This record gives sequence, structure tokens and C-alpha cells, in this order.
Amino acid sequence: MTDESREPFKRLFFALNCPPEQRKAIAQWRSALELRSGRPVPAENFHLTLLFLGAVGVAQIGEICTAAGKVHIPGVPLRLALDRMEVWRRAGVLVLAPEQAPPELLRLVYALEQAMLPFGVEETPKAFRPHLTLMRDYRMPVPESAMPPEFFLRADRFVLFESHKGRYRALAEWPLAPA
Ligand code: 3AM
Repeated sequence: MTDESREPFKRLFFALNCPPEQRKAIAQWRSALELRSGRPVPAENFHLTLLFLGAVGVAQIGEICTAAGKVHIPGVPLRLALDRMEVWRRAGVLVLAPEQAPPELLRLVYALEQAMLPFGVEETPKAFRPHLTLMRDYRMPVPESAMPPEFFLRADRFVLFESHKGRYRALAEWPLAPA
């Protein structure tokens, strides 16, 4: 089938968006690390995954959006330190992560998981570990950096993304705080 809109399934996930100026700052800082392993995630794809849905029938997307719109939101924008680099060996990724996940973020992820149960999305067996992926196929130790990461992700919305051929497209978004 050539017409993308007639694809029966889309690969979807919820995430916090990374604002453009932060994407740029993180990408510049990453360049300065002069990493010698892995594939850099394109800066335009930087995000913080909340919940991976996997392949979803296109006919379900409307109901998924309705359910996401009813999720209890924190009521304030989320601010999240990205101040640690970690290598997750099994996944082969280098990530930025917070030393501690804010409770409002954990509550949002739990609420999303609950809201998605009727759609066959199982509760994540592993504990949610917030992260922003910098590199894939990364097979080296955590790089030493003269400039430790000191980023603060500022998110005022959560987004339903479609992942298609390595690119992410925002399908819908919801504010984290009332307008
Ligand atoms: O960029 P990160 O790593 O946060 O790793 C995938 C990516 O998140 C994750 O969903 C995001 C968009 O592709 N992902 C892909 N397959 C997954 C799976 N089977 C998955 N997360 C959990 N289970």
C-alpha cells in the first residue's frame, strides 16, 4: 500500500517533547563529547518517552486520544533535571537521565498506563526510568566530560507520537497545566 494514511497500524508512543532551543543545546553539548561509538539520535527526535504503545490499529487512535485527554494532568508544567549520563548496556543506548524522577512525572506515567489498559497496552513490567536517548548502538563506557550535563527539560504538554521510518511525528498533544 503506498498511501500512508491507509496503513492499518501505526507505531505509537507518548512522550514529553523537548523544546527546540533545548534540543539544540543538548545536541551541541553532545557534539563536544566527540563520541566514538553509536549512532546519534537526530536532535529533532529528542524526547522523553512516557509510555510505548507499539503497533496500534489506526481505527483505535481516536479513542486513544479521547482517553489520553481524560488523564489527570499535573496542573503545572513539568521540570526535570537531565543531569546524569548513563549507558544502558542491554539496550545499547547512551541516555541523559535525572538523578531523581519528579513524583508528578511518575504519577502522569501511571495515569497514562491505566488509561491505556483498555486498549491492550500492558502495564510496563519494568519500573519507569525517565531518560532522553542520545545515542543508539552505543558500546562504550559512560564518556568523561569536561562539561557535565546540566539540562532541565521544561515540558508544558505531553504528546502522542507516531514513529515511522526513524522519524517521529506528533499526532496529538495535551497541556500539562490548564491554559
Ligand atoms: O528513545 P527512547 O529509547 O526513549 O526505545 C524506543 C523509543 O524510546 C521505545 O519507544 C520510543 C520510540 O520508539 N521503544 C521501542 N520499542 C519498545 C518496546 N518494545 C520501546 N519501549 C518499550 N518496549
